[in-house]
Amino acid sequence: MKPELLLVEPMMPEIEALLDAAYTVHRYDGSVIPSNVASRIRGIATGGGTGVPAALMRTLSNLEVIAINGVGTDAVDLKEAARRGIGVTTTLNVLTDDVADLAMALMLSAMRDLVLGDQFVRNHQWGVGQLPLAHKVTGRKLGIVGMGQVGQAIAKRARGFDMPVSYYSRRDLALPDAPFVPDLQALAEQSDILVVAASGGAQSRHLISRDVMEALGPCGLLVNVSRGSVVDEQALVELLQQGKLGKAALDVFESEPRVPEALLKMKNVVLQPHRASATVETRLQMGQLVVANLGAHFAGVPLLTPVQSI
Ligand code: 8YV
Repeated sequence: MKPELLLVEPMMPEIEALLDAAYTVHRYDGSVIPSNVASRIRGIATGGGTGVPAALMRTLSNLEVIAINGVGTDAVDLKEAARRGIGVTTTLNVLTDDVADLAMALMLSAMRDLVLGDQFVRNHQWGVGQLPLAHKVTGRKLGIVGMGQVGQAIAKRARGFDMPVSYYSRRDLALPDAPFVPDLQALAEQSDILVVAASGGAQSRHLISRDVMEALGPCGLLVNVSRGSVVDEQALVELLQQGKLGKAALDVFESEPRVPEALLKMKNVVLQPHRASATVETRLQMGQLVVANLGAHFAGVPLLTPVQSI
């Protein structure tokens, strides 16, 4: 008999086909799972942002493994998983380049007003009206918050734009070409662009505070490709409205898919629907790793990319 699996967030059709071939897959729609089904579910596949709601995890009494189709673990209760002996895996290493690419795209898009330029052309304004000049990217001082794999991949790309890079992280990584700045506000103050690449979770909640954004200032750009929770979103909106923060380019939000109404109307903001890893190539690789991790678990061999238990 095939093991039973709960698919909490849809995946690519080719990946779902692989899951369907190996498991009896229940697709979660948010409603209560009948107890006779819940007790048969041994594995979960879910997204990084979606994770596993605590109440859902409680109902799955025989859960053995959670395979996250992403790198964020903030939406899964890792302590509870460890307590229950539930294995947790991520798609470590696979999506780093895509997230860094999107950070650069957001940076370029916001500084060079790409969205406004696109709308200008589409609205037949070219030759009629005037677009204000945009701002130069090359040579801008970049501050990176969170210097893990994604942060370092962003730094690598930024060097191609002659951007001096400094960073704030949990610890000094003694990198040869990027100074560590132990004071986040000081980093914001000295940066033209601040990119958030830190992990989400309680430890980083509202790390990008009102003070940090004020320090970035009226000419500064805030880019977020990590988790919405890392930024105090209400303060962000207010500072943008007041002109105390120059621009924002955001892939993630505090209560996805809800985006503050005020942001939708701002021209100095670029918005994306949590899409940093959403390329065909990467999602395929991520999905294959999810399938491989689940396969390893049910074959009784070590997980490929387990989350270290806490
Ligand atoms: C994905 C993510 O969008 O890696 C993560 O933690 O949030 C993103 O890469 C997500 O996992 C797919 O739902």
